[in-house]
Amino acid sequence: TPARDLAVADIRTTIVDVPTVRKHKLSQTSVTAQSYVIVQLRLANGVVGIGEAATLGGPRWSEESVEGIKATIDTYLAPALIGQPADLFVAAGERLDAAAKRNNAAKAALETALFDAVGKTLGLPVAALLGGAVRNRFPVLWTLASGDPDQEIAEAEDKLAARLHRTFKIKIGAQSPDADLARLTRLSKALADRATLIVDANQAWDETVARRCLPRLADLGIALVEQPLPAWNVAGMGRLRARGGVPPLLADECVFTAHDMLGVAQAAAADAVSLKLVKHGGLVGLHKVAAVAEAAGIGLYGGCLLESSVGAAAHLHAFAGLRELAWGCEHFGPQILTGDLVTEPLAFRDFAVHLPDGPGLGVTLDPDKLRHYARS
Ligand code: MUC
Ligand code: MG
Repeated sequence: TPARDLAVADIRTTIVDVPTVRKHKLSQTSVTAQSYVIVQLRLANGVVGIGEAATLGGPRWSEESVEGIKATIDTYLAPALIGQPADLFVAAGERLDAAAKRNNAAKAALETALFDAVGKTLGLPVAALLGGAVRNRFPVLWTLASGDPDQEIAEAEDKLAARLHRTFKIKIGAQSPDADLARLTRLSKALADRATLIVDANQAWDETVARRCLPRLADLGIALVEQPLPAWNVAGMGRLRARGGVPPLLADECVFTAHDMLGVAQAAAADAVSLKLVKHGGLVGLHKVAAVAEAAGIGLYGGCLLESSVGAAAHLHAFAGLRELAWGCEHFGPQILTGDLVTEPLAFRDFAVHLPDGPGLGVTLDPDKLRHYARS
C-alpha cells in the first residue's frame, strides 16, 4: 500500500475505566474513576491514529455514556468513515452528522483519530493541520472538588508548593448555597492572596439563588463563575450579567454548537466560554465555536472533561491555534488519574501544561496500560 494511502481501513473502540486519586464531586454526580472510549483508527498505509471520548459519571454531565458512545461508533459512525480519505476532515464531519444526530463526544473521538493518523503520516503535529500553533504552553488550573475544605486547602497548598497550579476551580452546588458560601469563605481566606479562585456550579442554582449569591462571590474575589444556571436559562444568565456587581460568567453546558454560542452572544449571557471537544464534536467544531465567541468579544477558556493525556493532547492542539486564550485552560485531567494511557504523559511545570512535540497528537498509546484499564 502506498504510504500516502489515507483511506480509513479499520476502527476499534475500547472502554477504559481509570481510577482517580480522590473522589471528584460535582453538583450532579461524584466519581472515583474516569471512563473513556479510546478509538484506534488504522489507515490503509498502516498508520494508527488515536482519539478519546470522555464522560463524567455516566450520562450525567451530558447525555453521552461510554456504553452509548461505543455502541454508536461501532454501529453507526465507524461504518460512515471506513474507506473514506482520512484527510477530508470537513467531509468526514458531514458524513458523521448524517449518520447520527449529536453524539458529539463520539464524533470528537473519531475526528481526533483522523487528525492523529494524518499528522503521523505526514510527520506534522495536529496543530499544524489546524492552522499552526501560536503557543505551546497553557496556564492550567486545578479543580478542588472533594467538598471537604480542610482537604481542599491542603491539596491547593501542595499544588502551589510544587509550582503546578495557582488558579483553582471550586466545584459548588452539591450542597446548599449557604454551605458553599461558608466553604468558599474559608478557601478564599486561606488561599486568595496567593491564588486565583473560580467556581463551577454545574447548573445547580436558579436565578433567584444566583441573584442573591453572585454579589457575595464577587465580595470574596471569585474571578469567574461557571454555569450558575441550568443550561436552558441563557436569558437568565443575560439578566444576571446586566445587573452588575457580579463576577464574570463562564458558559459551559449551555454552549455545545456554534448556534448555541451565537445565542449566548445575542443574549449577552457570558463573558467567556469553555471550549471542549465533547461538546463541539471535534477540533474543527471547537474552532467554529471559538470563532463565534471571538466575533462577539467573548473570551476563550480551555475546558476539559477530565481527559487522559490522549484527550488532553487533542484539546491542546486545538487551543494552540487560537489567537487569544484569555482564561487559560483546565487540562489537569492526566494529574487526577492514578495512571495514564500513554507512554509519556503530558508535561506539567511552572503552572502550565505543555503541548507535546512530535507528529499527530504527540502522544503514544501504551498497549499495556490500555489492556490494564480496559473494561472486561
Ligand atoms: C465541568 O463542568 O467543567 C471540568 C473540570 C472539572 O472539574 O469538571 C469538569 C466538568
Ligand atoms: Mg463546567
